[in-house]
Amino acid sequence: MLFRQLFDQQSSTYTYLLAEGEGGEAVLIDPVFEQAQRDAALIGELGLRLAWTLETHVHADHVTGASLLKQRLGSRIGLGANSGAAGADRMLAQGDRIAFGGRTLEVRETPGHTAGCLTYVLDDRSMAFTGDCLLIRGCGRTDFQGGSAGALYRSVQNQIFSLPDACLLYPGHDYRGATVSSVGEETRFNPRLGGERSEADFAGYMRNLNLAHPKKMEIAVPANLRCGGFEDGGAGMKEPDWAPLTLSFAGIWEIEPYWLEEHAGDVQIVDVREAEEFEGELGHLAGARLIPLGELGKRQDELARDRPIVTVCRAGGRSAQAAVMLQQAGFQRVANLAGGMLRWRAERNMVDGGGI
Ligand SMILES: N[C@@H](CCC(=O)N[C@@H](CS)C(=O)NCC(=O)O)C(=O)O
Ligand SMILES: [Fe+2]
Repeated sequence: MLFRQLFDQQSSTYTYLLAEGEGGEAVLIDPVFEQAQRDAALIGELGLRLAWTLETHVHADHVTGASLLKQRLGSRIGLGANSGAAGADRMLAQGDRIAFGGRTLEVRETPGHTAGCLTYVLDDRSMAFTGDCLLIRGCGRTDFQGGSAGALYRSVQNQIFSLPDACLLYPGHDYRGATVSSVGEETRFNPRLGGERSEADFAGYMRNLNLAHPKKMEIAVPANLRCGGFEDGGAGMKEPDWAPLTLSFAGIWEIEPYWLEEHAGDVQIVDVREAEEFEGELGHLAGARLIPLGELGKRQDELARDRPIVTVCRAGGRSAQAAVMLQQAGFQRVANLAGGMLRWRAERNMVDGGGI
């Protein structure tokens, strides 16, 4: 099975990608709105087909990417029947199974952090995705959205600690950088719920957490009650419209040689190789301006801000770095020539200079 753990730095949220089978049928657990392009890029690069996005709960701290991904990739949305949310394709309850590529995720209701929280358990019980019910050496707060310390305690003991000790636990967040735990580890070392802690001990602990409300709560909860969709149905992912670009998982917008060949006159072509490469055997694109990568920082002013920029190098690596630098410097329309001069020439496009 293919498995990836993805992270959103702003909300410290983990998103999980699972895929199996010849068609690469995939499931994404807890996608984040701002990361939908990243997720779509990875799914595209790995040749997967996104069948489902699954929510562990109605999040209070970030907006889900479920609706954006549905719009873009045709995935279906699953979330808890007790979540109070609308707009899902399937409302999930205890014992339901989500199938993908011959594998299944079993749904366990684990209320407490919110009333509609779910934990997803992989068919062979080797992994469970606990959302914010059980965190690594911690747990989700229980002070809003129908939260209940008693319910959370029972959810963890009955639905999660009953799994095999070796079962790996993947939480919805971690605020310290821990990535994975196991049932055996949490039953022994979770300071709130492990060892001999009773329900009363736990409730006392949770009453005294005194956490500030999540900063995005006023935006996130209403949006997530619509699965991250917009009231006007519109918006969608903000994609550059000046050329048919593709976003790589590395976060770089790339342009295909065929498009540049036809539209070279409409853009500024910046070649970031060294002078001897520019004049060397690969040649260079007609009209390209040579600014070696090491000089780009101090020579940005040579570039116009009102025309798109395409960065070029030998194989597409240095020019990707250049594209990122220019974006960070405030240039709005920047793309990297995919594959650089090597691919440009392999596809038999015209060059100035260069050998055979
Ligand atoms: N400072 C964060 C707070 C995040 C927060 O409250 N997270 C919830 C999960 S949605 C939680 O249960 N946190 C547990 C904790 O911080 O101990 C924000 O503003 O978003
Ligand atoms: Fe949460």
